[in-house]
Amino acid sequence: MTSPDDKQRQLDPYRIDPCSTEMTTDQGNPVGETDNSLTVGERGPTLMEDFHFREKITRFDHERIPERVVHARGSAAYGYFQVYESLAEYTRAQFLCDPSAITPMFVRFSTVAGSRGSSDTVRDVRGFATRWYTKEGNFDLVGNNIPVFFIQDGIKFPDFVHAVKPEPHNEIPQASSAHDTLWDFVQLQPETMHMMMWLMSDRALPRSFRMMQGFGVHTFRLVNEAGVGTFVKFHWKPKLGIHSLVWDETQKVAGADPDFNRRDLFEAIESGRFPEWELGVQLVPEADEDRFDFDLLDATKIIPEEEVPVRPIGRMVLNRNPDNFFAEVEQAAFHLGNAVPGIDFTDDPLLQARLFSYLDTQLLRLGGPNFPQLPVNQPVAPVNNHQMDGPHQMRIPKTRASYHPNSVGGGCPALAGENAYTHYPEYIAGQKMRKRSESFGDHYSQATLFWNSMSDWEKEHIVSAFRFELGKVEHHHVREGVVENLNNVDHDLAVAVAEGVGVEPPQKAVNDNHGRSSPALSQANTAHSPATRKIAILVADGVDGGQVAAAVAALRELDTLPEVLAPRDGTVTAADGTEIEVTRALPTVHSVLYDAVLVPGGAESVRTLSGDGKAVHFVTEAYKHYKAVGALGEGAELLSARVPSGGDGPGVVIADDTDEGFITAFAEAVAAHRHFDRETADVPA
Ligand code: HDD
Repeated sequence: MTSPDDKQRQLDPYRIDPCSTEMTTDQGNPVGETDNSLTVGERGPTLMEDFHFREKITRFDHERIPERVVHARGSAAYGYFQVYESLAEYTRAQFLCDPSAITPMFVRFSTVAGSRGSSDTVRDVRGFATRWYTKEGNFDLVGNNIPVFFIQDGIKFPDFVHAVKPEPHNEIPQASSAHDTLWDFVQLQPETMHMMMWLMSDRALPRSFRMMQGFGVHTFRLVNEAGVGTFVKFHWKPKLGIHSLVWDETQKVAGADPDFNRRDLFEAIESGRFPEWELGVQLVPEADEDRFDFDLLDATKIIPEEEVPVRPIGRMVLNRNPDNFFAEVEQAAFHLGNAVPGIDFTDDPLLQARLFSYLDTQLLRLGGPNFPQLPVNQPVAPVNNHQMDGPHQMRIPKTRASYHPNSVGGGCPALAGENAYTHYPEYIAGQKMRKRSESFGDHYSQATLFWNSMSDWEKEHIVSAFRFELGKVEHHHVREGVVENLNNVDHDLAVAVAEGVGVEPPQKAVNDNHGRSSPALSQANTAHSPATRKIAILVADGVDGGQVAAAVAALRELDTLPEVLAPRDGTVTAADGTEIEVTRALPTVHSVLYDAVLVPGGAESVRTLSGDGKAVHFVTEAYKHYKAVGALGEGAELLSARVPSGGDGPGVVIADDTDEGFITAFAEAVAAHRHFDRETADVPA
C-alpha cells in the first residue's frame, strides 16, 4: 500500500544537509577560500586556473530555467489523499478503490498570466494542479479554480495566451487582463464569454489558496474492471469555504505583500493548520451522453450541480512544505497524460491538445527527456522500460538489450499483464475535417446561468470588474464589441457595463435571459469558519491589558490568529502596569493583510491610536473592505469617530468587555468573511 512516507523516504537521499561536510567544489574537492579570486599579487589580474571561481560563476550563470509559458508563478505543498469508500463500481484505479490506502500527493497552485516574480493577488484564474503518487504510477489532474475554460479547442490556446499576456511591443501590462489585446480576442471569440464572467467575478481574487475550489474542468472517463466507462467531472471543495478579497484590497496587497497567497499557504502548513479539500465527482453514465443541452466534450460548459449532484469521494490534506522551492516547485512537471488504469480521457478537443502540450513544454523547460527522474517528479511506483540516454540520465540501466522484444536481456522487462493501462476502446469513425461541432455553438446560456446565480453583491463586483477592465481598453470598438456580447448574456448587465465605459447602451437582446440559476455557483452559499483568520488587535501604552489577554486567549481558542499591533515594536505598558508583547509594529503592516480588527479599551491607548494616522487608516480601511471590526470599552470611540453611524451595523461588534457574548459575536462576524450589506460609500480611506 502506498503511504505519504513512501514519497518522503524517496526524497530523503536527495536532501542535502549543509552541515554534513566541509565546503567542496561540485567535484568534491575541498574549498578553503571562497571570498577572494585567485590573483597575481593582492591587486593583480585574476587567473584562468582558478577552477573554483570559474565553476562558481558558471553555475550561477546557469541557475535559471525557462519559466512556465503560463502558470509561471505558483507555490506548492505535499500531502495525502484518502478515498471514503471504494469506487470499484466505476473505476479500477486502485487509489480510488481502497479506503485504507493513503496516497501521497503534491499540489501546485498558480496564477496564469503573470511572470514568476509577479504578484499573487492579481485578477486571474488560479491553477490547481494535483498529483497522486500512486502504486500504479503518477496520476496528474491539472485543473483550475474555475470549472470552465476560455476556449473550446486547444489549437486556439496560443492565440488566447498571446492575447492575455503582456502586449508584444512594450511587454505591458504585467499579470493583468485589463488591456486591449485580451478584450479584442474576447469580443471576437464569444466562446470566451462564460469564462470571462467567472474571471470578472470574485473567484479570480482568492483570499487564500486554501479557500479555493478546484476543478478538473474537462469531462474525463472512469473505467471499471469490466471495461464499463462512466463520464466524470472532478471537483475539489475547500473545507474553509470559498472566499475572496475585494478588488481594492487586492491591488494594495500586491504592494504590501506580493507573496500574500504563497505566504498564507506556507505559514498555514508550517503552523500545523493543514489545508483540506474534499474531492467530489459528477458521474454521468455513457448512455446519458446526449442528455444535456450542451456537449459534455465542450470545456466551456459546466454540468450544473442541480442536474448531476457532486458526490464526495475522498479527502486531501496538505501537510508538508517543500524543502527547496526550485528543486521541488519550479521543477515539478505536471502532465495530464500521467494517467493510471481506470481513468481515461474523452475527445474534448481542449483536453486532447493538452495531452500533447504538457510533455512537450517540460522537454524545453527542464532541458531534456530525463525530467521524470527529478525527485519531485519520480513516481513511487517502479519505473522500468527501454527509454535510454539523453541529458542528465541519472539511472544506470544494467542491460545489453535496450529494445523490445529481446532475448539477449532475458526478454526483460516483461510487459505488464492484466494490470496494464488499457485505453478505453471507444468506437470512432468519421471524415477528417477542421470543423467545430454545432453542439459547441451556444456560448451564452451558461454565462447567463452564472450571472443569474450571483447574489447582489457578486453582481455588483462583476459589473465593476468589467468596467475597470474595459475602462483600460484604448480601442473603443473593442469596448463596444464586448458590450454587444454581454447583451447576449444579460441585457441589464450589458447596460450597466456600457454606462461605465462610455459605450452606447445596447438595444434589448433578441434572446431574453432564460431565468435559470444554479445556487451552487454563488460564493454566498459557501462554508464559513473563523479558523486561521488573521485578526489585528490595535494597542498602545495604557491599553486595557485584561481585555487584550482575554481576547488573545479566546481568539486563539477558536483557532484564529490574533496579532497585537502597536505604533512601535517591542512591548507596550498596559493601564494595569503589565507589559504586553507587540507582534508587529503598525508601520510594518497594513490592514489589507488582516481579516479583522479589534480595538480594546484603555483611555490613553485609544487617545494615542486616534492621533496615529496609521492606526486610524487601519480601522477605516478594514471597515471599508467590509471586514469584521470589534471594539471594547473606549475602543468604540476610535470607531465612532471614523465610520458612519458610530460604526454600528453589519459586522461591527462593540461591547464593554471581552465576555463570552462579545467573543461569540466577533467570531461570527469574522467567520462571515465580509459584510457586503454594510454602507461604505462615505467612509474616507
Ligand atoms: Fe494548461 C500549465 C491548467 C489548458 C498548456 N495548465 C498549466 C498549469 C495548470 C494548467 C494548472 C500549471 C501546472 C503547474 O503547476 O506546473 N491548462 C490548465 C487548464 C486548462 C488548460 C485547467 C483547460 C481546461 N494548457 C491548456 C491548453 C494548453 C495548455 C489548451 C495547450 C494546448 N498549460 C499548458 C502548458 C503548461 C500549462 C504550456 C505551461 C507550463 C506547463 O504546462 O507545465 O503546457
